Amino acid sequence: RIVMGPNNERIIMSPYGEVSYPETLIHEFVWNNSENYPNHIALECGINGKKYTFAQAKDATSYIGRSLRNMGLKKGDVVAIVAPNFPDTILSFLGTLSGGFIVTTVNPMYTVEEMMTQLLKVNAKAIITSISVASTALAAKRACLSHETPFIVIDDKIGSMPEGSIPFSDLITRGKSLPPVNQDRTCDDIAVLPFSSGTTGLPKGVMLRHRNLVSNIMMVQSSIDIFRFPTNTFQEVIPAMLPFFHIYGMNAQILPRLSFGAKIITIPKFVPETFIDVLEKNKVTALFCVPPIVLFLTASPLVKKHHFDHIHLIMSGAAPLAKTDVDRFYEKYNIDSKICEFRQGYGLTETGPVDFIECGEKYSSIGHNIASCQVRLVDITTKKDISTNGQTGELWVKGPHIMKGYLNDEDATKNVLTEDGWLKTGDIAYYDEDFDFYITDRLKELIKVKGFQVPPAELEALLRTHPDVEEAAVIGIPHERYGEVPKAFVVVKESKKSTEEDIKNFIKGKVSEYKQLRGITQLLSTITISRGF
Ligand code: 4UU
Repeated sequence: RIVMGPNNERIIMSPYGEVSYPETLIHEFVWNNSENYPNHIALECGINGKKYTFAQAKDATSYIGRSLRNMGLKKGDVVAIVAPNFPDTILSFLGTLSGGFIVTTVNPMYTVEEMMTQLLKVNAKAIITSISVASTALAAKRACLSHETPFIVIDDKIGSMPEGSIPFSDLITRGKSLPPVNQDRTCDDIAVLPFSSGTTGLPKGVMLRHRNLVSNIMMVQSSIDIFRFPTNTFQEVIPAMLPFFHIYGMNAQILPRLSFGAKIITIPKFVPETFIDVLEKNKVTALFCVPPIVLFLTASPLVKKHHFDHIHLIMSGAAPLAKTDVDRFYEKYNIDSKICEFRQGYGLTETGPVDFIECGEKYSSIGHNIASCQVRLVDITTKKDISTNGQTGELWVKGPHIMKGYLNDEDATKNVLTEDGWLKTGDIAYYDEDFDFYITDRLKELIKVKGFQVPPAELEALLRTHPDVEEAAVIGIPHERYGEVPKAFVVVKESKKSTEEDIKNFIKGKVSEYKQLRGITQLLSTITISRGF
Protein backbone atom coordinates (compact mmCIF):
# COMPACT_ATOMS: atom_id res chain seq x y z
CA ARG A 1 0.00 0.00 0.00
CA ILE A 2 2.93 2.38 0.53
CA VAL A 3 4.87 3.67 -2.44
CA MET A 4 7.95 5.81 -1.91
CA GLY A 5 7.92 9.04 -3.90
CA PRO A 6 10.95 10.67 -5.56
CA ASN A 7 11.63 12.80 -2.46
CA ASN A 8 11.09 10.07 0.09
CA GLU A 9 7.39 10.76 0.40
CA ARG A 10 5.42 7.83 1.80
CA ILE A 11 2.46 7.70 -0.53
CA ILE A 12 -0.48 5.65 0.69
CA MET A 13 -2.21 4.24 -2.37
CA SER A 14 -5.90 3.41 -2.55
CA PRO A 15 -6.86 -0.23 -1.89
CA TYR A 16 -9.38 0.20 -4.71
CA GLY A 17 -6.67 0.78 -7.34
CA GLU A 18 -6.85 3.24 -10.19
CA VAL A 19 -10.03 4.39 -11.84
CA SER A 20 -10.66 5.03 -15.49
CA TYR A 21 -13.11 7.74 -16.36
CA PRO A 22 -14.40 9.05 -19.67
CA GLU A 23 -13.13 12.28 -21.24
CA THR A 24 -16.60 13.74 -21.08
CA LEU A 25 -17.92 17.12 -20.01
CA ILE A 26 -19.89 16.83 -16.77
CA HIS A 27 -23.24 17.95 -18.27
CA GLU A 28 -22.89 15.24 -20.93
CA PHE A 29 -21.67 12.64 -18.45
CA VAL A 30 -24.82 13.09 -16.38
CA TRP A 31 -26.99 11.89 -19.28
CA ASN A 32 -24.54 9.18 -20.45
CA ASN A 33 -26.82 6.28 -19.60
CA SER A 34 -30.15 8.03 -19.92
CA GLU A 35 -31.13 6.44 -23.26
CA ASN A 36 -31.65 3.24 -21.31
CA TYR A 37 -34.44 4.78 -19.25
CA PRO A 38 -35.73 7.93 -21.03
CA ASN A 39 -39.16 7.78 -19.41
CA HIS A 40 -38.05 7.29 -15.81
CA ILE A 41 -38.46 10.35 -13.64
CA ALA A 42 -35.12 12.11 -13.15
CA LEU A 43 -36.16 15.10 -11.06
CA GLU A 44 -39.24 15.75 -8.97
CA CYS A 45 -40.04 18.62 -6.62
CA GLY A 46 -40.85 17.33 -3.13
CA ILE A 47 -43.10 20.34 -2.52
CA ASN A 48 -45.09 21.05 -5.66
CA GLY A 49 -44.62 17.76 -7.54
CA LYS A 50 -43.18 19.30 -10.72
CA LYS A 51 -41.24 16.60 -12.54
CA TYR A 52 -39.02 15.85 -15.54
CA THR A 53 -38.23 12.51 -17.12
CA PHE A 54 -34.64 11.82 -18.14
CA ALA A 55 -35.48 12.58 -21.77
CA GLN A 56 -37.23 15.85 -20.88
CA ALA A 57 -34.47 16.91 -18.50
CA LYS A 58 -31.71 16.21 -21.00
CA ASP A 59 -33.47 18.18 -23.75
CA ALA A 60 -34.28 21.02 -21.36
CA THR A 61 -30.62 21.50 -20.41
CA SER A 62 -29.64 21.77 -24.04
CA TYR A 63 -32.36 24.38 -24.67
CA ILE A 64 -31.30 26.39 -21.61
CA GLY A 65 -27.72 26.55 -22.90
CA ARG A 66 -28.94 27.76 -26.31
CA SER A 67 -31.14 30.45 -24.76
CA LEU A 68 -28.33 31.79 -22.58
CA ARG A 69 -26.08 32.06 -25.67
CA ASN A 70 -28.90 33.82 -27.46
CA MET A 71 -29.02 36.42 -24.67
CA GLY A 72 -25.49 37.44 -25.59
CA LEU A 73 -23.52 35.52 -22.98
CA LYS A 74 -20.12 34.36 -24.25
CA LYS A 75 -18.27 31.11 -23.79
CA GLY A 76 -16.55 31.07 -20.41
CA ASP A 77 -18.80 33.74 -18.84
CA VAL A 78 -19.81 33.05 -15.25
CA VAL A 79 -23.48 32.53 -14.39
CA ALA A 80 -24.47 32.72 -10.71
CA ILE A 81 -27.11 30.24 -9.55
CA VAL A 82 -28.74 31.42 -6.36
CA ALA A 83 -31.59 29.02 -5.65
CA PRO A 84 -32.66 26.37 -3.17
CA ASN A 85 -33.07 22.79 -4.43
CA PHE A 86 -35.69 22.56 -7.15
CA PRO A 87 -35.62 20.44 -10.32
CA ASP A 88 -35.07 23.70 -12.22
CA THR A 89 -32.02 24.54 -10.06
CA ILE A 90 -30.30 21.40 -11.27
CA LEU A 91 -31.42 21.96 -14.85
CA SER A 92 -30.12 25.52 -14.73
CA PHE A 93 -26.73 24.21 -13.60
CA LEU A 94 -26.48 21.62 -16.37
CA GLY A 95 -28.02 23.98 -18.92
CA THR A 96 -25.52 26.72 -18.12
CA LEU A 97 -22.65 24.27 -18.63
CA SER A 98 -24.12 23.05 -21.90
CA GLY A 99 -24.16 26.65 -23.12
CA GLY A 100 -20.38 26.79 -22.62
CA PHE A 101 -20.46 28.86 -19.45
CA ILE A 102 -19.10 28.48 -15.94
CA VAL A 103 -21.41 28.22 -12.94
CA THR A 104 -20.87 29.72 -9.54
CA THR A 105 -23.26 28.32 -6.97
CA VAL A 106 -24.34 30.87 -4.38
CA ASN A 107 -25.85 30.01 -1.01
CA PRO A 108 -29.51 31.14 -1.29
CA MET A 109 -29.52 31.85 2.46
CA TYR A 110 -26.91 34.57 1.96
CA THR A 111 -27.54 38.19 2.85
CA VAL A 112 -27.29 40.87 0.16
CA GLU A 113 -23.72 41.70 1.26
CA GLU A 114 -22.60 38.08 1.14
CA MET A 115 -24.09 37.61 -2.33
CA MET A 116 -22.47 40.80 -3.61
CA THR A 117 -19.05 39.63 -2.48
CA GLN A 118 -19.35 36.44 -4.50
CA LEU A 119 -20.95 38.06 -7.59
CA LEU A 120 -18.12 40.57 -7.74
CA LYS A 121 -15.33 38.04 -7.19
CA VAL A 122 -16.50 35.93 -10.12
CA ASN A 123 -17.62 38.84 -12.34
CA ALA A 124 -21.04 37.25 -12.87
CA LYS A 125 -22.68 37.89 -16.25
CA ALA A 126 -26.14 36.50 -15.41
CA ILE A 127 -28.13 35.40 -12.38
CA ILE A 128 -30.51 32.48 -12.14
CA THR A 129 -32.58 32.55 -8.96
CA SER A 130 -36.00 31.52 -7.67
CA ILE A 131 -38.94 33.64 -6.51
CA SER A 132 -38.33 32.88 -2.84
CA VAL A 133 -34.86 34.44 -2.86
CA ALA A 134 -35.28 36.83 -5.77
CA SER A 135 -35.60 39.99 -3.69
CA THR A 136 -32.21 39.43 -2.02
CA ALA A 137 -30.59 38.41 -5.29
CA LEU A 138 -32.08 41.41 -7.07
CA ALA A 139 -30.81 43.80 -4.41
CA ALA A 140 -27.34 42.26 -4.75
CA LYS A 141 -27.48 42.49 -8.51
CA ARG A 142 -28.58 46.14 -8.45
CA ALA A 143 -25.81 47.02 -6.03
CA CYS A 144 -22.95 45.50 -7.97
CA LEU A 145 -23.74 44.36 -11.50
CA SER A 146 -24.68 46.21 -14.65
CA HIS A 147 -28.31 46.98 -15.31
CA GLU A 148 -28.38 44.71 -18.39
CA THR A 149 -27.29 41.58 -16.51
CA PRO A 150 -29.95 38.96 -17.27
CA PHE A 151 -31.97 38.12 -14.16
CA ILE A 152 -33.67 34.79 -14.63
CA VAL A 153 -36.20 33.52 -12.12
CA ILE A 154 -37.43 29.99 -11.42
CA ASP A 155 -41.12 29.94 -10.56
CA ASP A 156 -41.13 28.07 -7.23
CA LYS A 157 -44.80 29.04 -6.62
CA ILE A 158 -43.79 30.95 -3.50
CA GLY A 159 -44.89 34.41 -4.61
CA SER A 160 -44.91 36.28 -7.87
CA MET A 161 -42.21 36.99 -10.42
CA PRO A 162 -40.32 40.23 -9.81
CA GLU A 163 -40.80 42.86 -12.48
CA GLY A 164 -38.28 42.84 -15.30
CA SER A 165 -37.17 39.30 -14.67
CA ILE A 166 -36.95 36.55 -17.29
CA PRO A 167 -39.04 33.46 -16.42
CA PHE A 168 -36.76 30.42 -16.31
CA SER A 169 -39.33 28.36 -18.19
CA ASP A 170 -38.92 30.71 -21.18
CA LEU A 171 -35.34 29.52 -21.54
CA ILE A 172 -36.60 26.02 -22.14
CA THR A 173 -39.47 26.88 -24.48
CA ARG A 174 -37.51 29.43 -26.53
CA GLY A 175 -34.36 27.33 -26.71
CA LYS A 176 -36.13 24.63 -28.72
CA SER A 177 -36.03 26.66 -31.91
CA LEU A 178 -32.45 27.88 -31.47
CA PRO A 179 -29.39 26.17 -32.96
CA PRO A 180 -27.45 23.77 -30.70
CA VAL A 181 -24.35 25.08 -28.96
CA ASN A 182 -21.04 23.77 -30.20
CA GLN A 183 -19.54 21.76 -27.32
CA ASP A 184 -16.03 22.99 -28.06
CA ARG A 185 -14.57 22.60 -24.61
CA THR A 186 -12.20 20.16 -23.02
CA CYS A 187 -12.37 18.39 -19.69
CA ASP A 188 -9.66 20.75 -18.46
CA ASP A 189 -11.94 23.75 -18.75
CA ILE A 190 -13.50 25.11 -15.57
CA ALA A 191 -17.05 23.94 -14.95
CA VAL A 192 -17.94 25.35 -11.57
CA LEU A 193 -16.78 27.82 -8.97
CA PRO A 194 -18.22 26.83 -5.60
CA PHE A 195 -16.92 28.96 -2.73
CA SER A 196 -14.70 27.79 0.11
CA SER A 197 -12.42 29.62 2.51
CA GLY A 198 -9.94 26.76 2.33
CA THR A 199 -7.37 26.77 5.10
CA THR A 200 -7.47 30.47 5.88
CA GLY A 201 -9.04 33.83 5.04
CA LEU A 202 -12.22 34.70 3.19
CA PRO A 203 -14.31 32.51 0.84
CA LYS A 204 -12.65 31.98 -2.53
CA GLY A 205 -13.85 30.58 -5.86
CA VAL A 206 -12.71 26.97 -6.15
CA MET A 207 -11.86 26.25 -9.79
CA LEU A 208 -13.19 22.76 -10.49
CA ARG A 209 -12.72 21.46 -14.00
CA HIS A 210 -15.10 19.12 -15.83
CA ARG A 211 -12.43 16.44 -15.33
CA ASN A 212 -12.41 16.95 -11.56
CA LEU A 213 -16.17 16.41 -11.29
CA VAL A 214 -16.38 13.44 -13.66
CA SER A 215 -13.31 11.66 -12.24
CA ASN A 216 -14.53 12.09 -8.66
CA ILE A 217 -17.90 10.55 -9.49
CA MET A 218 -16.14 7.54 -11.03
CA MET A 219 -13.65 7.34 -8.15
CA VAL A 220 -16.54 6.88 -5.72
CA GLN A 221 -18.49 4.61 -8.01
CA SER A 222 -15.60 2.18 -8.48
CA SER A 223 -14.79 2.13 -4.75
CA ILE A 224 -18.17 1.54 -3.15
CA ASP A 225 -20.25 -0.95 -4.98
CA ILE A 226 -23.51 -0.14 -3.31
CA PHE A 227 -25.87 1.71 -5.64
CA ARG A 228 -28.27 -0.20 -7.80
CA PHE A 229 -28.74 0.51 -11.46
CA PRO A 230 -32.23 1.11 -12.83
CA THR A 231 -34.22 -1.74 -14.34
CA ASN A 232 -37.78 -1.92 -15.63
CA THR A 233 -39.02 -2.42 -12.11
CA PHE A 234 -36.45 -0.68 -9.92
CA GLN A 235 -35.10 2.83 -9.55
CA GLU A 236 -33.15 4.42 -6.68
CA VAL A 237 -35.24 7.17 -5.07
CA ILE A 238 -33.25 9.81 -3.25
CA PRO A 239 -34.51 12.88 -1.42
CA ALA A 240 -32.17 15.84 -1.94
CA MET A 241 -32.26 18.14 1.06
CA LEU A 242 -28.54 18.90 1.15
CA PRO A 243 -28.16 22.16 -0.73
CA PHE A 244 -27.00 21.92 -4.33
CA PHE A 245 -24.81 25.01 -3.95
CA HIS A 246 -22.51 23.03 -1.63
CA ILE A 247 -20.20 20.48 -3.18
CA TYR A 248 -21.65 17.61 -1.11
CA GLY A 249 -25.15 18.11 -2.52
CA MET A 250 -23.78 18.88 -5.98
CA ASN A 251 -21.11 16.32 -6.80
CA ALA A 252 -21.35 13.72 -4.05
CA GLN A 253 -25.10 13.33 -4.21
CA ILE A 254 -27.23 14.86 -6.94
CA LEU A 255 -25.02 14.73 -10.06
CA PRO A 256 -23.58 11.25 -9.40
CA ARG A 257 -26.95 9.73 -8.54
CA LEU A 258 -28.57 11.33 -11.58
CA SER A 259 -25.73 9.95 -13.73
CA PHE A 260 -26.59 6.45 -12.59
CA GLY A 261 -30.32 6.74 -13.12
CA ALA A 262 -31.72 7.66 -9.70
CA LYS A 263 -34.84 9.72 -9.19
CA ILE A 264 -33.96 12.86 -7.25
CA ILE A 265 -36.71 14.37 -5.11
CA THR A 266 -35.69 17.94 -4.36
CA ILE A 267 -36.37 19.49 -0.97
CA PRO A 268 -35.66 23.23 -0.88
CA LYS A 269 -35.16 23.44 2.87
CA PHE A 270 -34.78 20.79 5.54
CA VAL A 271 -38.10 21.13 7.36
CA PRO A 272 -38.83 17.95 9.39
CA GLU A 273 -42.49 17.73 8.27
CA THR A 274 -41.60 18.15 4.58
CA PHE A 275 -38.88 15.54 4.83
CA ILE A 276 -41.18 13.06 6.59
CA ASP A 277 -43.86 13.73 4.00
CA VAL A 278 -41.39 12.75 1.25
CA LEU A 279 -40.50 9.58 3.17
CA GLU A 280 -44.19 8.72 3.56
CA LYS A 281 -45.08 9.25 -0.08
CA ASN A 282 -42.08 7.60 -1.75
CA LYS A 283 -40.16 4.36 -1.52
CA VAL A 284 -36.93 6.14 -0.63
CA THR A 285 -33.85 3.92 -1.15
CA ALA A 286 -30.91 6.03 0.10
CA LEU A 287 -30.36 9.06 2.32
CA PHE A 288 -27.56 11.60 2.10
CA CYS A 289 -27.10 13.39 5.40
CA VAL A 290 -24.91 15.64 7.47
CA PRO A 291 -24.43 14.64 11.13
CA PRO A 292 -27.27 16.90 12.43
CA ILE A 293 -29.69 15.04 10.13
CA VAL A 294 -28.37 11.68 11.38
CA LEU A 295 -29.09 12.96 14.87
CA PHE A 296 -32.60 13.93 13.72
CA LEU A 297 -33.14 10.40 12.36
CA THR A 298 -32.24 8.89 15.71
CA ALA A 299 -33.97 11.41 17.95
CA SER A 300 -37.11 12.76 16.28
CA PRO A 301 -40.46 11.19 17.24
CA LEU A 302 -41.61 11.92 13.67
CA VAL A 303 -39.27 9.29 12.27
CA LYS A 304 -40.65 5.75 12.24
CA LYS A 305 -39.14 2.35 11.55
CA HIS A 306 -41.19 1.87 8.37
CA HIS A 307 -39.52 4.92 6.81
CA PHE A 308 -36.41 2.75 6.40
CA ASP A 309 -38.19 -0.19 4.77
CA HIS A 310 -36.57 0.43 1.36
CA ILE A 311 -33.44 2.29 2.45
CA HIS A 312 -30.19 0.39 1.90
CA LEU A 313 -27.77 3.28 2.48
CA ILE A 314 -27.42 6.24 4.82
CA MET A 315 -24.49 8.42 3.91
CA SER A 316 -23.02 11.05 6.22
CA GLY A 317 -20.35 13.62 5.48
CA ALA A 318 -19.12 17.22 5.80
CA ALA A 319 -18.49 16.96 9.56
CA PRO A 320 -17.54 14.19 12.03
CA LEU A 321 -20.16 11.46 12.45
CA ALA A 322 -20.72 10.35 16.06
CA LYS A 323 -20.51 6.56 16.44
CA THR A 324 -22.98 6.82 19.32
CA ASP A 325 -25.62 8.24 16.94
CA VAL A 326 -25.17 5.32 14.55
CA ASP A 327 -25.34 2.80 17.41
CA ARG A 328 -28.47 4.50 18.72
CA PHE A 329 -30.03 4.40 15.25
CA TYR A 330 -29.62 0.62 14.91
CA GLU A 331 -30.77 0.05 18.49
CA LYS A 332 -33.84 2.24 18.23
CA TYR A 333 -35.19 0.85 14.95
CA ASN A 334 -33.79 -2.67 15.31
CA ILE A 335 -32.58 -2.61 11.71
CA ASP A 336 -29.92 -4.96 10.30
CA SER A 337 -26.74 -2.98 9.65
CA LYS A 338 -26.04 -5.17 6.61
CA ILE A 339 -29.36 -4.27 5.01
CA CYS A 340 -29.39 -0.56 5.77
CA GLU A 341 -25.72 0.44 5.79
CA PHE A 342 -24.16 3.58 7.23
CA ARG A 343 -21.28 5.10 5.29
CA GLN A 344 -19.17 8.09 6.12
CA GLY A 345 -17.60 10.19 3.39
CA TYR A 346 -14.82 12.69 3.85
CA GLY A 347 -13.85 15.39 1.43
CA LEU A 348 -13.51 19.05 0.60
CA THR A 349 -14.85 21.48 -1.94
CA GLU A 350 -11.26 21.66 -3.27
CA THR A 351 -11.28 17.93 -4.07
CA GLY A 352 -14.56 17.79 -5.90
CA PRO A 353 -15.29 16.61 -3.04
CA VAL A 354 -14.79 12.94 -2.07
CA ASP A 355 -11.43 11.55 -0.87
CA PHE A 356 -12.40 8.85 1.64
CA ILE A 357 -15.36 6.60 2.31
CA GLU A 358 -15.83 4.24 5.22
CA CYS A 359 -17.09 0.88 4.00
CA GLY A 360 -17.14 -1.32 7.09
CA GLU A 361 -18.62 -0.79 10.52
CA LYS A 362 -15.99 1.55 11.96
CA TYR A 363 -18.45 4.39 12.20
CA SER A 364 -16.04 6.97 13.60
CA SER A 365 -13.57 6.33 10.78
CA ILE A 366 -13.59 7.93 7.32
CA GLY A 367 -12.29 4.61 5.97
CA HIS A 368 -9.89 4.18 3.05
CA ASN A 369 -8.89 6.62 0.36
CA ILE A 370 -11.05 5.97 -2.69
CA ALA A 371 -9.74 4.75 -6.07
CA SER A 372 -7.05 6.99 -7.60
CA CYS A 373 -6.85 9.16 -4.48
CA GLN A 374 -3.29 9.14 -3.17
CA VAL A 375 -2.63 10.19 0.39
CA ARG A 376 0.21 11.46 2.54
CA LEU A 377 0.22 12.23 6.25
CA VAL A 378 2.72 14.95 7.06
CA ASP A 379 3.99 15.67 10.58
CA ILE A 380 3.10 19.28 11.28
CA THR A 381 6.34 20.12 13.05
CA THR A 382 9.00 18.08 11.26
CA LYS A 383 7.21 18.28 7.86
CA LYS A 384 8.26 14.64 7.31
CA ASP A 385 5.81 11.88 6.37
CA ILE A 386 4.42 9.86 9.25
CA SER A 387 5.77 6.35 9.08
CA THR A 388 3.61 4.36 11.51
CA ASN A 389 -0.05 3.89 12.26
CA GLY A 390 -1.59 5.77 15.18
CA GLN A 391 0.50 8.89 14.64
CA THR A 392 -1.23 12.08 13.58
CA GLY A 393 -0.25 14.40 10.76
CA GLU A 394 -1.77 16.74 8.22
CA LEU A 395 -3.68 14.89 5.53
CA TRP A 396 -2.50 15.57 1.97
CA VAL A 397 -4.35 14.21 -1.08
CA LYS A 398 -3.63 13.94 -4.79
CA GLY A 399 -5.53 12.70 -7.83
CA PRO A 400 -7.53 13.71 -10.92
CA HIS A 401 -10.19 15.28 -8.69
CA ILE A 402 -8.04 18.05 -7.18
CA MET A 403 -9.06 21.63 -8.08
CA LYS A 404 -7.06 23.77 -10.46
CA GLY A 405 -6.70 26.46 -7.78
CA TYR A 406 -8.51 29.43 -6.28
CA LEU A 407 -9.91 31.97 -8.74
CA ASN A 408 -7.64 35.02 -9.07
CA ASP A 409 -5.72 34.10 -5.94
CA GLU A 410 -2.30 32.67 -6.62
CA ASP A 411 -1.04 33.12 -3.08
CA ALA A 412 -3.92 31.18 -1.55
CA THR A 413 -3.48 28.50 -4.22
CA LYS A 414 0.25 28.15 -3.47
CA ASN A 415 -0.52 27.80 0.22
CA VAL A 416 -2.59 24.66 -0.28
CA LEU A 417 -1.41 23.15 -3.55
CA THR A 418 2.18 21.96 -3.96
CA GLU A 419 3.94 22.08 -7.33
CA ASP A 420 3.72 18.32 -7.65
CA GLY A 421 -0.05 18.33 -7.15
CA TRP A 422 -0.58 17.57 -3.46
CA LEU A 423 -3.47 19.35 -1.77
CA LYS A 424 -2.95 20.14 1.91
CA THR A 425 -6.36 19.58 3.46
CA GLY A 426 -5.72 21.41 6.74
CA ASP A 427 -7.18 18.40 8.58
CA ILE A 428 -5.31 16.30 11.12
CA ALA A 429 -5.66 12.53 10.85
CA TYR A 430 -4.11 9.16 11.65
CA TYR A 431 -4.63 5.65 10.32
CA ASP A 432 -5.02 2.35 12.12
CA GLU A 433 -3.51 -1.06 11.36
CA ASP A 434 -6.01 -1.57 8.51
CA PHE A 435 -5.23 1.81 6.91
CA ASP A 436 -8.62 3.11 7.98
CA PHE A 437 -8.29 6.85 8.56
CA TYR A 438 -9.63 9.00 11.41
CA ILE A 439 -9.92 12.79 11.45
CA THR A 440 -8.91 14.07 14.88
CA ASP A 441 -8.63 17.82 14.52
CA ARG A 442 -8.48 20.77 12.17
CA LEU A 443 -5.28 22.67 11.56
CA LYS A 444 -6.99 25.23 9.36
CA GLU A 445 -9.06 28.24 10.35
CA LEU A 446 -12.52 26.93 9.67
CA ILE A 447 -15.70 26.47 11.67
CA LYS A 448 -18.33 24.05 10.42
CA VAL A 449 -21.89 24.71 11.51
CA LYS A 450 -24.23 21.89 10.44
CA GLY A 451 -21.61 21.02 7.83
CA PHE A 452 -21.60 24.57 6.39
CA GLN A 453 -18.42 26.59 6.28
CA VAL A 454 -18.11 29.58 8.57
CA PRO A 455 -14.77 31.29 7.98
CA PRO A 456 -13.59 32.96 11.22
CA ALA A 457 -11.72 35.59 9.17
CA GLU A 458 -15.03 36.79 7.70
CA LEU A 459 -16.63 37.34 11.11
CA GLU A 460 -13.45 38.88 12.52
CA ALA A 461 -13.26 41.36 9.65
CA LEU A 462 -16.90 42.31 10.19
CA LEU A 463 -16.44 42.71 13.95
CA ARG A 464 -13.51 45.05 13.32
CA THR A 465 -15.78 47.34 11.31
CA HIS A 466 -17.80 48.01 14.48
CA PRO A 467 -16.80 51.47 15.71
CA ASP A 468 -16.30 50.31 19.30
CA VAL A 469 -14.27 47.21 18.53
CA GLU A 470 -10.52 47.38 18.87
CA GLU A 471 -9.71 43.76 18.07
CA ALA A 472 -11.62 40.51 17.57
CA ALA A 473 -10.96 36.79 17.26
CA VAL A 474 -13.50 34.10 16.40
CA ILE A 475 -13.27 30.40 17.21
CA GLY A 476 -15.56 27.38 16.94
CA ILE A 477 -16.97 25.90 20.10
CA PRO A 478 -18.65 22.48 20.27
CA HIS A 479 -22.43 22.42 19.92
CA GLU A 480 -24.60 19.41 20.62
CA ARG A 481 -26.76 19.65 17.52
CA TYR A 482 -24.80 21.82 15.05
CA GLY A 483 -21.35 20.29 15.65
CA GLU A 484 -19.74 23.68 16.14
CA VAL A 485 -20.86 27.30 16.47
CA PRO A 486 -18.85 30.51 16.24
CA LYS A 487 -17.88 32.44 19.35
CA ALA A 488 -16.11 35.79 19.37
CA PHE A 489 -13.55 37.26 21.71
CA VAL A 490 -13.73 41.01 21.46
CA VAL A 491 -11.66 43.86 22.82
CA VAL A 492 -13.80 46.97 23.13
CA LYS A 493 -12.09 50.34 22.78
CA GLU A 494 -11.46 52.22 26.01
CA SER A 495 -14.40 54.34 27.16
CA LYS A 496 -16.78 52.62 24.74
CA LYS A 497 -19.88 50.99 26.12
CA SER A 498 -21.04 48.39 23.55
CA THR A 499 -22.60 45.36 25.16
CA GLU A 500 -22.48 41.76 23.96
CA GLU A 501 -26.03 42.17 22.68
CA ASP A 502 -25.08 45.27 20.66
CA ILE A 503 -22.25 43.43 18.98
CA LYS A 504 -24.36 40.35 18.28
CA ASN A 505 -27.05 42.49 16.70
CA PHE A 506 -24.47 44.34 14.63
CA ILE A 507 -23.39 41.04 13.09
CA LYS A 508 -26.93 39.68 12.77
CA GLY A 509 -28.09 41.65 9.76
CA LYS A 510 -24.85 41.17 7.90
CA VAL A 511 -24.40 37.40 7.69
CA SER A 512 -26.62 34.38 7.13
CA GLU A 513 -28.38 32.70 10.02
CA TYR A 514 -25.92 29.82 10.44
CA LYS A 515 -22.98 32.23 10.78
CA GLN A 516 -24.54 34.15 13.69
CA LEU A 517 -22.38 34.44 16.76
CA ARG A 518 -23.64 32.15 19.50
CA GLY A 519 -21.45 33.71 22.16
CA ILE A 520 -19.30 36.74 22.74
CA THR A 521 -16.72 37.15 25.44
CA GLN A 522 -15.65 40.72 25.98
CA LEU A 523 -12.09 41.19 27.00
CA LEU A 524 -12.31 44.44 28.93
CA SER A 525 -8.69 45.42 28.86
CA THR A 526 -6.52 45.33 25.80
CA ILE A 527 -4.22 42.38 25.47
CA THR A 528 -0.61 43.22 26.20
CA ILE A 529 1.91 41.36 24.17
CA SER A 530 5.08 40.74 26.15
CA ARG A 531 8.35 40.64 24.34
CA GLY A 532 11.90 39.65 25.14
CA PHE A 533 11.53 36.43 27.10
C1 4UU B 1 -14.82 15.13 9.65
O1 4UU B 1 -17.96 19.46 3.56
C2 4UU B 1 -17.35 19.27 2.52
C3 4UU B 1 -17.45 18.02 1.78
C4 4UU B 1 -18.25 17.02 2.27
C5 4UU B 1 -18.37 15.67 1.79
C6 4UU B 1 -17.40 15.04 1.15
C7 4UU B 1 -17.53 13.73 0.72
C8 4UU B 1 -19.46 14.98 2.07
C9 4UU B 1 -19.71 13.63 1.64
C10 4UU B 1 -18.69 12.98 0.96
O2 4UU B 1 -18.81 11.80 0.58
O3 4UU B 1 -16.58 20.26 1.95
P1 4UU B 1 -16.20 21.64 2.63
O4 4UU B 1 -15.20 22.24 1.70
O5 4UU B 1 -17.40 22.44 2.96
O6 4UU B 1 -15.52 21.28 3.99
C11 4UU B 1 -14.36 20.51 4.04
C12 4UU B 1 -13.99 20.22 5.46
C13 4UU B 1 -12.86 19.23 5.59
O7 4UU B 1 -11.60 19.82 5.37
C14 4UU B 1 -13.06 18.73 7.00
O8 4UU B 1 -12.54 19.65 7.92
O9 4UU B 1 -15.08 19.62 6.16
C15 4UU B 1 -14.59 18.71 7.13
N1 4UU B 1 -15.13 17.37 6.85
C16 4UU B 1 -15.13 16.36 7.74
N2 4UU B 1 -14.67 16.29 9.00
C17 4UU B 1 -15.70 16.93 5.72
N3 4UU B 1 -16.10 15.65 5.87
C18 4UU B 1 -15.77 15.27 7.12
C19 4UU B 1 -15.92 14.06 7.87
N4 4UU B 1 -15.43 14.06 9.14
N5 4UU B 1 -16.55 13.00 7.39
